[in-house]
Amino acid sequence: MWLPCGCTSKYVASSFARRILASHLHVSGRSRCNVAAFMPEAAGFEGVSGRAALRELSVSNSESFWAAVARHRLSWSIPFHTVQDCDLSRGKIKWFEGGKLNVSVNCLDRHVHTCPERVALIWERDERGWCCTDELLEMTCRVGNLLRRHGVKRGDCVTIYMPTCPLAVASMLACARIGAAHNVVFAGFSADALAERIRDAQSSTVITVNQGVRGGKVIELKKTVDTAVESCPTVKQVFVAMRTDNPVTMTARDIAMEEVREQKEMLKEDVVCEPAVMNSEDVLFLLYTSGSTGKPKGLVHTQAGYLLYAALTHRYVFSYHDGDVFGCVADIGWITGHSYVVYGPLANGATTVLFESTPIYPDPGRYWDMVERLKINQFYGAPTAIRLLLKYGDQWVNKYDRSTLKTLGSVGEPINTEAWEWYHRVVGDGRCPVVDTWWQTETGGICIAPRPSDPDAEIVPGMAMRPFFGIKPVLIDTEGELLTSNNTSGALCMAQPWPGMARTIHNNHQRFIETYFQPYPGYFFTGDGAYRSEEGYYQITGRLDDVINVSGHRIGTAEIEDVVNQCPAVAESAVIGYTHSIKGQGVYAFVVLKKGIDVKEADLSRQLNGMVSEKIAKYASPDFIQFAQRLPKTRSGKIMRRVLRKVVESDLEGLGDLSTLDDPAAVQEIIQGRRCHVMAQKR
Ligand code: 6R9
Repeated sequence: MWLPCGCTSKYVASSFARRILASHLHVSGRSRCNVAAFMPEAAGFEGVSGRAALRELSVSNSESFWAAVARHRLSWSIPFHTVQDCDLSRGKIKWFEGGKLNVSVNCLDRHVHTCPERVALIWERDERGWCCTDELLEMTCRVGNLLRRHGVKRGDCVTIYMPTCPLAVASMLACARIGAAHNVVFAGFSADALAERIRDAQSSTVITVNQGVRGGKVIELKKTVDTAVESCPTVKQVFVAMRTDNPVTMTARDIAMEEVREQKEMLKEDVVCEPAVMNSEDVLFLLYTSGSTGKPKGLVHTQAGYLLYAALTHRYVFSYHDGDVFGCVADIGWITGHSYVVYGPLANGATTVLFESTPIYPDPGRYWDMVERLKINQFYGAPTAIRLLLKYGDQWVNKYDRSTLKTLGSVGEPINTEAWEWYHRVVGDGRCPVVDTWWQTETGGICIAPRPSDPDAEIVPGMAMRPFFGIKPVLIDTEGELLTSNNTSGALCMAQPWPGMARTIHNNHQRFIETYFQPYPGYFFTGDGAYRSEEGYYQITGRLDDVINVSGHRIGTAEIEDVVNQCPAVAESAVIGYTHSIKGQGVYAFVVLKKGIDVKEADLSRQLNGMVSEKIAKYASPDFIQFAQRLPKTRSGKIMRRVLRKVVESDLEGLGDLSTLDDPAAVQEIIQGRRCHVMAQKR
């Protein structure tokens, strides 16, 4: 082994440079060659003869593994001196300290030099048809210079509220180039939700577009920003790009971004933008996600570790090879868009597809038409879309040539067996491995997925199955005991840090510790439950907290309740998730009105739905609202959501122990109300 085995905490990387080279020269033996062909770094690991052994080493000697991979796959201006300095019990996570690099250089410049002919981005616009961007570096530099000229400095946080388009990617990379952090807010979020995220991130700069276009509909993004910034005193400037030709009202705060292109004489100079030299642990971005309280968490990811992890998982989980066209259809507003539309593929020099539309616009053949036209090799999407398309029938898939496809991916929520099999059999013609990838905003990249494994290793439908390199999942029971046997279920935790994990919650490290590291001291708690099969494969069983997953989007039930409770007629509410055939989970709200309120339930339902859409986003709006006299509660006043869930799922046998309830009659009322509700729906 070229790194000392006994070195468990810190080492000086630069002193190993020559030894890496030497060890490459001594590689011999067939299986060594195979594993080295699979992962060149593996040539340096003594005794690693196959993929299983390589995985084993990545966990048992994770420092050596990550050091080798980081040296090999990232371009550093100064090499790191310490591989990792982590203490999970304190929520302390640091990787590659001492190292300096620039993420945009790693994603753009180095590939422009090595494979200048390769297209970085293909933009599949909402309007069918696409546009290629082979000037991503130039665009990034121009935006970087523009931001710098307007006073954006290293360490500032820029909020990006844009649809999935090249300028949005260039804006993210421009922030990375000049050392600012970005905070991308999904362009489906309302003005209130956007404002809350801008304020929490303390952004003084926002980048947006005049209007968005999705599914043929125009969305007034600039107007939403205008409303949002009214309650954001920190915002000094809003850059506005033109996605459509329609002019929008500009205020003194607004700066038309297209000027970047029109000022021709600036063009020459501005295509060069000096990259900031960043420390490995400087902030790369914040991304807000829902937790079990009403307040979203701004998870913080840093430079080197995040980029490395996104790149490595992109390369190995999807079996990406040079020259492939990678099609991840996620919006850039989610972590999947960050890691597998932008950073992972670009760090690997891939051609990445930006998908701006919806799976059924203008018809349910949209994805596969795109696969045919763009010759996509890896397709990565969400189960909710697969379930939706399955219902439209095979003809929409069969119409198009999908012979370029090599790997199919699924992310965001569990994929049921029927959807998995359809994806595999119909979309992939039974010849492409389907990788069900489990991960989170917090994990930065994929942690559990069927691949990489030996090419012919089995893949079980609907199971994420195998931990990635360097990932050590464990299951823990309610008493906090480690479950060591197979065929068992428990809280899914990670026993070891990895470079891609989030470093903190912006402005709230205490919440970071309490949420992820205190529930099971010494471990990172994912918030999910999992089952480990007889064979040792992992299957995710769902959230253990009050977070639900609607069409693959996380939303805290408390966030929705907060909004519903703001209605003057409402005394209290309880929101739960229930099984929904397309969305995975739907939103079901129980609402108790204040005494003496006399309104039509249908009117109030409409009002509440409108409020949730307006304050959070459309996807969070309840599918059902059931009005009730009271909610079942424990004697200490906690709403018994478990009971409500059982009622909604019509599992009255499974109501369980009701003896802790304050007044068991409340349950009967809820059951009765649910029956009336179902009957009303049928009518
Ligand atoms: C990447 C992403 C994370 C939560 C996660 C879990 C659920 C994601 C899944 C899955 C079952 C999968 N989840 N992938 N559940 N199987 N393959 O979705 O991040 O938005 O933070 O959501 O999504 O519950 O905890 P994020």
